[in-house]
Amino acid sequence: MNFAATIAKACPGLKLTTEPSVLESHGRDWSDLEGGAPLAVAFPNSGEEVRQLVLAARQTATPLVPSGGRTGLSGGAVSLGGEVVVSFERMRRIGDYDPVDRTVTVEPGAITQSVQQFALEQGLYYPVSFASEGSSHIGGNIATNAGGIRVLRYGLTRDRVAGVKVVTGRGDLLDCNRGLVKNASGYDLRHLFIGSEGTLGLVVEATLRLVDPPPPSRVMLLAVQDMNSVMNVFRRLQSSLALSAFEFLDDRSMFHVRRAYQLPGPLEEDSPWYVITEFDCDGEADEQAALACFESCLERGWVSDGVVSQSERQIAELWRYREGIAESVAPLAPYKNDLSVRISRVPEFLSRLQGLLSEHYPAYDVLRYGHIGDGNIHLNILRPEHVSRQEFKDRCEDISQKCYELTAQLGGSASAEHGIGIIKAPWLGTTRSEAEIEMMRGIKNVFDPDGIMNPGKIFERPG
Ligand code: 2HG
Ligand code: ZN
Repeated sequence: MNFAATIAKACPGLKLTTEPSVLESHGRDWSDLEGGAPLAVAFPNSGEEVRQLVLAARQTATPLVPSGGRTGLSGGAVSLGGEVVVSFERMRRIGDYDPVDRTVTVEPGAITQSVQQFALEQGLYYPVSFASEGSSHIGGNIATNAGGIRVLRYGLTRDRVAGVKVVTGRGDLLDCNRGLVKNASGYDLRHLFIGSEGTLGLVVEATLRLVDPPPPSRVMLLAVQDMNSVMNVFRRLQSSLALSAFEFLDDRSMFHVRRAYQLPGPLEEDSPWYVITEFDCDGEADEQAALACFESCLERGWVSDGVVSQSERQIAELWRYREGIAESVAPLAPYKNDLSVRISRVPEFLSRLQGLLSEHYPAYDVLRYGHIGDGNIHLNILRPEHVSRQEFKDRCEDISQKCYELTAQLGGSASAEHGIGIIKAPWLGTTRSEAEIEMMRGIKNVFDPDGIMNPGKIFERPG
């Protein structure tokens, strides 16, 4: 029996489609990677239906690709051809809020922004936040350990997951950690699934820990003269203000975001670098502290100008310069790197990266921006019109190799928050050792002995 017949027998109510437009839309993600058409797209409505899907996939040797909001940038949700895509669009429930535990239990298809909204309605806060939060799913956030702009204060998705139910590639349902704060009973399997990009199992429910809402805040946008000054400003601000975000962007990022959204310049003059930072500001003492920081950065020559938000509306306007960057260049299909090093190594990393970029990319339009306060730098390289797609890709891959070697020398990671997916799989070994990769493969084999869970992701396919 083939997959469709097997699942129809095991689970007659399950929605499965082979409609070409759905195969097309659900076989890709925001990475624009060309994969291959999936066999079908399944829309389970419960954990039990997901389990039946995995069992049918095992029985018929059919690979599965989990699919959330498809906002990933590394091809983790792209079909390579012939898989069944498992979409969580019908598993969106947000329920079981517990005010004592301060947790909410959600299905994997819950949209990140809806969870944030739900938390606010309870007088609490779900702090994982990033530009695609209006489309991305919690299941996908867990699969990639999503980060974003508030990692500096609240950590990553991993730090919010108090429990997770998963169906493994063997078809077992595991209920990991059950919302416990303390649990010293052996291996914490929950953390293996977080960041595993659907290669071990499928998340069917998650219990998320909420936090107190932050106090009122302000956003400051600063014009900074060079990369070293960016880090000096970070140190100075961090010592006096309660920062909840510290981001940077270069002049090319500012150019593209302004052009795409017809935004006015935020300051009188353009600058090579900009910092956008958000800090708690609950009264005059905090305002004075922020002003003093700004003035001391000015005096030291790290900053040449700046603006502080005066209203909620201005907070949103200032964030637009940072949050709009990726989308502003999306139509140009940039080549992307998502690198990280320890925060203390950021200055050295940035200056050596700068050397590499000027040596190898002098003719390319390169956007540098990211979550500098947590050591995460994004590079978006744009293809000049006269360079063919293939030549551009080859050249970017050559230079990527050098960027990864540098990242490895400084003990960093080839993917900070976007995941390895298909796109970064050839470089997994640049920042993970052979012994680590062997262990990872061993773990995969335990949870997914038939290799049906999102094959070709994280680990390159042989051949
Ligand atoms: C961001 O920080 C996102 O804006 C996207 O992680 C970064 O597209 C990118 O390179
Ligand atoms: Zn990012």
